[in-house]
Amino acid sequence: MDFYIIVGLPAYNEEKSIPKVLDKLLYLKDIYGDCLRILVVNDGSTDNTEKILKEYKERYDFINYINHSVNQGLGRAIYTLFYHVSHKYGKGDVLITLDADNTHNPRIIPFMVNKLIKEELDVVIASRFVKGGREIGLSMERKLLSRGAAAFLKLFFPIENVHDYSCGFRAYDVDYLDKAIMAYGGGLVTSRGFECMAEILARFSKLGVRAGEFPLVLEYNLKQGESKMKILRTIKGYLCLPLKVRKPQTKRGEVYE
Ligand SMILES: Nc1nc2c(ncn2[C@@H]2O[C@H](COP(=O)(O)OP(=O)(O)O)[C@@H](O)[C@H]2O)c(=O)[nH]1
Ligand SMILES: [Mg+2]
Repeated sequence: MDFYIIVGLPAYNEEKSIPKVLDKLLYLKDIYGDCLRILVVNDGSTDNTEKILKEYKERYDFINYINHSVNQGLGRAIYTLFYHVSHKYGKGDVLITLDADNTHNPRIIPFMVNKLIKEELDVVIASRFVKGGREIGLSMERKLLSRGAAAFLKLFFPIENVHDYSCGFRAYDVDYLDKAIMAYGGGLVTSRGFECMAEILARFSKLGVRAGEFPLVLEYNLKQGESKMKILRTIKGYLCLPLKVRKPQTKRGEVYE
């Protein structure tokens, strides 16, 4: 294979789930061989997450992690991941992001990658809201939030073929990611919280993006411990996006095309 598959996971206090997720990801080595990289952004965890990551890194040369010394939030972790990947990898490479809480099944990764490449897309979203997608074990409150967010965001930032704006399980074309980072002069992910996932798509929509979705069965029944999402803060974050996200300007002050 002549491209890298980088699997990036934001993790904050995931000692119970991270070994399960990393174990589930290992099968990708058989498919992608030396082209596979797994990179965790450990965002100031205060539990054993770092210790576990250190053990995995020692055992597997394709697993690595970056530490934030103090917790900075999901948005900042994604920012770190994007900038690292954009710096180190390039054209033809694919970045997959997924939660480290064991609710996103890595079995669909090769299908997402194939779809991205075959259909020449910029991003493929693992989506709960397409045929074959669903949610197991999620509270009514959370179901309403993701559906409400999707309806609101679709109105302000429509993207063809996209229904799920908040799921963090995605495949990105690294070349497109590079261009988006440059277009926004570094400000592609400015949110600190969970609304960052929607912000990324909102900014993509202003640039023009070729997107697709692959059905996701969200296995929330496998989640151990509490969600780290702060619901009210996230809703506020979504509501601010239409004010915050504008089409980027080039250096000469033209609108970016
Ligand atoms: N880096 C970082 N990751 C976080 C933070 N809070 C949550 N996460 C990670 O973001 C992902 C989503 O959080 P999670 O609790 O699974 O949210 P939910 O599944 O939407 O309820 C998980 O991989 C978390 O470990 C944070 O403050 N920093
Ligand atoms: Mg999760």
